[in-house]
Amino acid sequence: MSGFRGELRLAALGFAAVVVLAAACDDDETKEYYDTIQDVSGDAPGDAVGEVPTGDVPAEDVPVEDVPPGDVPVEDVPIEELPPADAPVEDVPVEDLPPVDVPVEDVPPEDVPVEDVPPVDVPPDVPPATFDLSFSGSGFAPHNGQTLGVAIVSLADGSVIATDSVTVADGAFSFEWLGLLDEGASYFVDYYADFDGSGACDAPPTDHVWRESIDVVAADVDLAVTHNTNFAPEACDSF
Ligand SMILES: [Ca+2]
Repeated sequence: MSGFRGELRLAALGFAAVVVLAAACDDDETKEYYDTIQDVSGDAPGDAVGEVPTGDVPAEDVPVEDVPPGDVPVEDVPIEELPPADAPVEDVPVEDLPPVDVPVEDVPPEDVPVEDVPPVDVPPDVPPATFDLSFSGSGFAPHNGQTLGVAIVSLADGSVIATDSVTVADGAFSFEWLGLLDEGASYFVDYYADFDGSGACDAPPTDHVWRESIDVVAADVDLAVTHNTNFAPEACDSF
């Protein structure tokens, strides 16, 4: 409000000065200038100076520097300020680059310090358990003085893992092997009485030939047999 009053005061002073000049100079040029000033004020000659019309000032008369700033639409940004579409990557500011989605599976795992890796329980290299085999016979009086041969056969591969022989005495014989049998394994015990004294295993009735089985071994085995006539000719294959 005070600014407007100031303008009125200046206008009044200006008008007074014109009136004074007009009174002092009565030539035509001064009169024409006086009329021009009156037209600009919007007043008819003789009107009160203070009645300067008010109202909306046309937009085109507002100085550009007085236009309030505001959000400038994107389409109004001068093209020369935008990087060209084919600009080299190194010329595009980093903040203007779109984020790149990296698949989770492609992210390398972080290095885990060795001291943080939990130890893995490794079972000790324990050899399989072995067991003893005792093999004995009774009632073999018919073979007293004859050689009795024995062969231990692994059923895993048919191999003979031990052989031995004794002379039957008092109708009995016995063998013993320490740690011969593996835990969980199975075996044949093939044996014969060299009835003909050839020094070799001959199929019955030349020799008496037998076969016993040892199932899955889980402990020491004590195999005791009694003389019988359930011969097993195939047992000679083990000698
Ligand atoms: Ca024989």
